Formats: sequence, structure tokens, C-alpha cells
Amino acid sequence: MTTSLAHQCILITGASSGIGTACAHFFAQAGARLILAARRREKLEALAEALQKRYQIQTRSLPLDVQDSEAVMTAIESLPADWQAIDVLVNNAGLSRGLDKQYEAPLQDWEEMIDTNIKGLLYVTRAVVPGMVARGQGHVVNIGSIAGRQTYPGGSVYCATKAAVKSLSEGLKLDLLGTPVRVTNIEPGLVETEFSTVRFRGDGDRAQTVYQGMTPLTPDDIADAILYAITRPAHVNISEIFLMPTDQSSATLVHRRPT
Ligand code: NDP
Ligand code: 8X3
Repeated sequence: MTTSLAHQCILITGASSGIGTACAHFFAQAGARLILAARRREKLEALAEALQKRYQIQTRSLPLDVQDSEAVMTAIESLPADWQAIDVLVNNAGLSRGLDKQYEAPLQDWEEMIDTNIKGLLYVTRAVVPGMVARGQGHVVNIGSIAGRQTYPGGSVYCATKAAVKSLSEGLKLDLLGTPVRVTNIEPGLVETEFSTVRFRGDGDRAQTVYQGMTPLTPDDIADAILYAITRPAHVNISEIFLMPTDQSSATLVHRRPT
């Protein structure tokens, strides 16, 4: 029997944009209760209001910087008891900064990627998973990337963070053996979101060249894959989903049409 999301409590980090926002819509449509986490409070509140109106579901905004371990623990602990019983955690918050060579890149860019994509993911996992184990129910979905499988020029630290997400997903599954808690690593290729604008610090023209002349994945494509993984029957653990645009065949090979 597939797993119903009706009334399940789902925490999505990075819900203020892109893949996280798409997940919120997909899960809301399936009747879940949603905790929406990210740093931009106004975006979370606007999303929460839109979801409540459209799907008549319960939501909570959780303004949060995943880089801050204490803030993560406090935020989870401060949720009312019925919201602390998180059934699904989507560790989606993440970012890239720059495409500089490893021997030239600003240290600050590395700190931010490592602190968010690796340490932030770990902090949220550490805050949420003990409750899942205690309640005998849960599913952790980590958002990795094609970048965690294949390194590309200028991307070595971002790619290393996503390789770490792959290892952390495998490690969590190993550590949860004997519990019913499931773990899935989602590894998308190019998805058009704010990702490249963030990578290039607001340079929209440069960000657009990433998707020029090709059809990228959409945030909905990723949300759909996650929905599949978390609605399988309880005895089925989808460990990995690696999905690319048809116009992409590796981290560096993309078919582009003249524009
Ligand atoms: P977006 O930039 O659109 O969304 C990133 C989200 O992460 C935002 O909601 C942002 O919210 C949140 N976030 C970033 N830093 C923090 C932080 N310190 N604390 C809390 N939230 C944070 O990009 P995507 O939707 O594309 O990215 C989502 C995930 O997907 C990332 O992990 C990314 O690495 C991964 N990915 C993306 C691909 C792509 O091509 N786009 C492909 C493969 C994987 P806020 O700024 O409000 O905090
Ligand atoms: C994001 C996809 O190829 O830009 O993880 O690194 S890529």
C-alpha cells in the first residue's frame, strides 16, 4: 500500500524558493501539514498564506539559518508538540557560490557552501531524526546533485559538498538499519531556479546563460520525484534518484540549440 501524505507533518528547508517551494505545493496538494523553513521570513509567510488558501492545509513558517546549529535546535524544540512529530524531513536548503578555480577561490565562498550544504544539513538531521526513531516513523530526503557524482571545472567545493551529501545519505541509512526510518538522496542535473543567480551573486545575465538553448528540469520535476519516493509502501526505501534534463548527459555535456 502506498504511503498517504494526508495530515503527515513535513519539514522542508529552503522552502522560500525553487525546489523547496515546488515541494511545498506538491505536498500541500497531497494533504500534508507543512513546516516551511528558510532565512527569508516574508517569502515563507507569503507561501504559507498561498498554500493555506489554495489547499486548505495547516502550515507553519520557521525562519531559520541552517548554518547556526543552536538556532536549528531551538527552532525545532520550540515547535508545538504535534508539529515536532515530523514524519518527513526534506533537507533541501543549499547553495553554490562562484565558479572559481580551487587555487584562487575566496575562502568565504567555501565556508558558506560547506556550512550550509554539509553542516546545515547535518544540524537539521540531528535535530529531527531522534524523534523519528523514537516514534518509529520517518523519512529523510536529502537533496544532493549530479555534482556529487561528477566534478566540473570551477565547481570542486560545491561538488565536494554534494558528494558529502551522498555519503551522509548512505551513512544515515546504515545507522538507521533496524528502524523503520527511510532515507533518500535526490540527485538532479540542471534545474532552473534562483540557484545560478545566487551562485553569481545576482548577475541575472550570467545565470541565464546556464540554461540557454536547452530545456532544463523544473522545480516541479524534482518535487514530483520526491513525492514518488515518499509515497512508496513502508517496506520500500528509494535510496537514490538521479535525474537529468534530456538535453544533458553529464555535468559538463549539455545540448544547446542556437537562440
Ligand atoms: P534556490 O536558490 O532557488 O533555493 C535555495 C533555497 O535554500 C532557498 O529557499 C534559500 O532560502 C535556502 N537556503 C540557502 N541557504 C540557507 C540557509 N543558510 N538557511 C536556510 N535556508 C537556506 O535553489 P534550488 O531550489 O535550485 O536549490 C535547492 C537545492 O537543490 C540546493 O541544495 C541545491 O544545491 C540543489 N540542487 C539544485 C540544482 C539546480 O540546478 N538548481 C541541481 C541539483 C541540486 P533563503 O535564501 O530564504 O534562506
Ligand atoms: C546544481 C547542478 O550542475 O549546476 O547542483 O552543479 S550544477
